[in-house]
Amino acid sequence: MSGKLIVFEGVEGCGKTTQMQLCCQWLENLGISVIVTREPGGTELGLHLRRLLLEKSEDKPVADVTELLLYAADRAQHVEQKLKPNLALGKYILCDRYTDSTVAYQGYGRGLNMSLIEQLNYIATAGLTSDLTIWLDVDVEMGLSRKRGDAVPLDRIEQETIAFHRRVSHGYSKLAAAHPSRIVRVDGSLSKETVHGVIQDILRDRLQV
Ligand code: Z5A
Repeated sequence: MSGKLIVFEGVEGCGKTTQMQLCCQWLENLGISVIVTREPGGTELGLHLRRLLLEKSEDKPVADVTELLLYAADRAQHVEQKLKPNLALGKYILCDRYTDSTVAYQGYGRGLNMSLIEQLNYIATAGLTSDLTIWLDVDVEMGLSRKRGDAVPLDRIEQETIAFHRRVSHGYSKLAAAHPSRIVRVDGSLSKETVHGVIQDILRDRLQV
């Protein structure tokens, strides 16, 4: 495959969407063909799964293992239908969340079995890993307060406890320490423009764009 898979990760409100948009414009100005996508919800089937996963339902909570399997199903479809074909065409793919989200949220956040998560990630991706993962590191409180400032209701996972989001954040720091050649930490608390500049430098350095 000749394209590149660049993933953006982090806790709620860390600035993934903002940075992906800036990065997309920058890469396109360099003449690079870019696809922007996300998990969950990067395919038609995935949009249905996203709704099931993120809608708040007081009386019918989603069981933790069900949640894990739905994220895996979304990913399997995404990899087959969108990621692999576009990588084969040589595109740069900017993806909002991928396998590390499952380790951070379902593994560190929910406490599900890590080896089961790794197996499911492998099955869903057929071994496709990111070329580079940008981890936008912000304090959980800062991320959530940014989200609360957006006039959009918080979804099911955003409404989890602060302790849950702190475990997720800790998960990202463990992942970054374990995979230094793939995951790069960026201080997401800096201004949008500064963060974008740091990401440009990383892409030049790691992917020679
Ligand atoms: N999830 C999971 O549990 N397991 C999995 O395997 C996967 C996902 C794949 C959907 O994620 C949920 O699915 C997510 C994890 C779970 N949990 N939740 N909820 P999502 O990516 O769709 O939703 P999100 O994580 O909440 O991201 P978001 O809402 O798209 O936020 P963001 O992209 O990180 O931030 P943003 O939209 O760019 O910025 C938020 C606000 O902050 C906005 O007003 C910006 O203008 C502002 N902002 C951004 N950057 C800055 C800076 N640098 N300074 C100041 N203000 C800023």
